[in-house]
Amino acid sequence: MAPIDLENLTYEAADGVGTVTVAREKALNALDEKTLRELLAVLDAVRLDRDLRALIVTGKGDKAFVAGADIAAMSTLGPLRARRFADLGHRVCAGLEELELPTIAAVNGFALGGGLELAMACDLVYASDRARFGQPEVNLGLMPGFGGTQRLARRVGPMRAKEMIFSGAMYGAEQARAMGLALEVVPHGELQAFCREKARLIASRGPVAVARSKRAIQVGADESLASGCELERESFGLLFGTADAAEGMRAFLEKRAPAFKGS
Ligand code: DAK
Repeated sequence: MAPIDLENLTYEAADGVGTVTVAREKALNALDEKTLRELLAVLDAVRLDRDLRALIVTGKGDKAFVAGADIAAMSTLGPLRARRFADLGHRVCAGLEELELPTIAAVNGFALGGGLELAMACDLVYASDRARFGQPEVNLGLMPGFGGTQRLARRVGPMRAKEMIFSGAMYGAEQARAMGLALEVVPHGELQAFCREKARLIASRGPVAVARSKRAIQVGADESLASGCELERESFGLLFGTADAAEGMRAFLEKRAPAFKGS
């Protein structure tokens, strides 16, 4: 991947796994406009990188994943600029969902407001035992602005989403796991290695098959069962035209590990 100029993020890739880290530690990795634009640039580059198989999203330091949209920056916005700011956040979240490769949120601390919205746009969420989750926008007289009302209600159900959003309360990692916001809770110091391990495992599988599965689950969630199943059938058939499916089945029959190429 060609180097991109980044100030508020770091990006690195190894063994087919990219890691983007929001790095504004002094503001608990809060998302301002520049950070959102840098995230969009990273997503563009990731989309074009044929060697990547999974992307991890995390926050710098021990305290925060992302503590929300940047309140200081937001406090100066009028309605039109606020609308454009919300558009940017929506584009980042939709961009993560639309990536073909799977994404993992490594929630290493506060995931609040826009931070929780960012995590929910990832395919898999793993939390450190120090993570705290919430949509505290109402404490500021605001409401979720990057898709939180929709994604949270789909993740945890409308009633729990209403409780979280109306109260602005924070929830611990175990509570978040119990309500389906995180898949597993991991000791804080082990989180990044744990997520890299999950990402490497996924990276070793057939990339086109993983991508088509992601698309079928994603699109199917907003469709009827019948049209979701139709999409699955189409994708299943399509895989039989790929070199990877031929290689995967041949490798099984020859009792060896497959060498997938993503084609
Ligand atoms: N923005 C900017 N700075 C933040 C921040 C944030 N979201 N969160 C923390 N910081 C800064 C603090 O101001 C402080 O800076 P200094 O005073 O050191 O300069 C530094 O990070 C450390 O924070 P604390 O000193 O407060 O640390 P504590 O451990 O005491 O508390 C905390 C941690 C996470 C509980 C607390 O910082 C906190 O409550 N932070 C705010 C969390 C929050 O409310 N997040 C939601 C933000 S609102 C929309 C678009 C988007 C949105 C809404 C609408 N439209 C355009 C319609 C999204 C909104 C949000 O995400």
